[in-house]
Amino acid sequence: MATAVAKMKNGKATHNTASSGTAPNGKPHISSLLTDEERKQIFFRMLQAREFDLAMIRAYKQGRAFGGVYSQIGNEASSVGSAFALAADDAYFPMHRNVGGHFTRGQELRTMLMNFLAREGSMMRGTDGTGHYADVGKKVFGNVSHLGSMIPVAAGYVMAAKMRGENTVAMTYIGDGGAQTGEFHEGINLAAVQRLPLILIIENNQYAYSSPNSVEFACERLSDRALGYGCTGATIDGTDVELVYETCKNAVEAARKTGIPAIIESVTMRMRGHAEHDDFSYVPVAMVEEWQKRDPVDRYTQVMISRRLYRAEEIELLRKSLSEEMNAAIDDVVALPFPAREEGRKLVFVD
Ligand SMILES: Cc1ncc(C[n+]2csc(CCOP(=O)(O)OP(=O)(O)O)c2C)c(N)n1
Ligand SMILES: [Mg+2]
Repeated sequence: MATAVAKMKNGKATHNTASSGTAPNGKPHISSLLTDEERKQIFFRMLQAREFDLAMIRAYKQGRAFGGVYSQIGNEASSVGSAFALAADDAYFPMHRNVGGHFTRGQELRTMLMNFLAREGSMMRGTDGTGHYADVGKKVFGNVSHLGSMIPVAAGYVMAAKMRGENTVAMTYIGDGGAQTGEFHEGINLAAVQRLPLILIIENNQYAYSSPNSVEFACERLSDRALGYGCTGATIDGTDVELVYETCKNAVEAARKTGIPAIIESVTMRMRGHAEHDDFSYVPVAMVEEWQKRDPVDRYTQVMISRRLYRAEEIELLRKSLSEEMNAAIDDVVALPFPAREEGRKLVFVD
């Protein structure tokens, strides 16, 4: 996979084309920064994310989840590996395909489902069907729907932290489509000029709704932009969780030290439609089949087995019990009431 990496020199970001991709033989990267116990934690979060999506898709097909069910299948390594690189005090600004990151930040399953299924008493008071919530205690600041708009907000968060004398890093995400908005430019430029430790992960999953990369941007790699902004940059295989973790961990600690932001393009594939209402018939079948071979959960399953951290049967049992837990939690939450109709008005108008 083509890779561009920008490095630090004399306190300035410089750019070169050193490789930091998965080995040419396709073998997953094994990071010297991780213990086996941490590997198991990462794997568990990836499985949680996958089973959450599968359960939500089932619920959608049963007519029990409505609105958009935006799966992140194919994005588990990118989402979990990056979030795992943050310290608990760092701030996390996820996008709509970062369920794995919510879990990695310690978000409770029931809390998530209450929000995703729009029940009374949920963090968004029943007005949301996805992850547009903020949980200040966990430092999770969910996205607003306007693509690009969270980048300046995350930059502003670290600017405030810096003014208070705190050494906080913020991590935020944008898709290949959202990376073409004006706010992408304004947000990352502000962070670079003000020396704000912001890690901006571009999750390039090949499509923005039905638009392929070819009609979105003309540069070779989205991380090539790092040079123009004065950031560090890298393009990595986003299906390789330890590569994602190590790249992000190094970027987080470098940004904490220097205040220079990073742009990391994590290359993945959106393995389903934009949301469940979209049959994604515009994606070539051969392309999906090719990416299926690099399924991030399957890849890390192989690492777990080859390092003897789990046996295949144990992984099967773990997945089964997570699936049952997800289905049971959905059953519990769908039995709860929706908010009263008047509540909606109260959140929009002030008397
Ligand atoms: C500024 C803006 N334009 C359009 C939309 C509608 N919209 C929501 S998601 C989406 C596709 C986003 O694609 P991408 O950024 O690649 O993220 P992905 O869904 O592929 O993860 C679009 C066009 C929006 N929410 N905000
Ligand atoms: Mg996309």
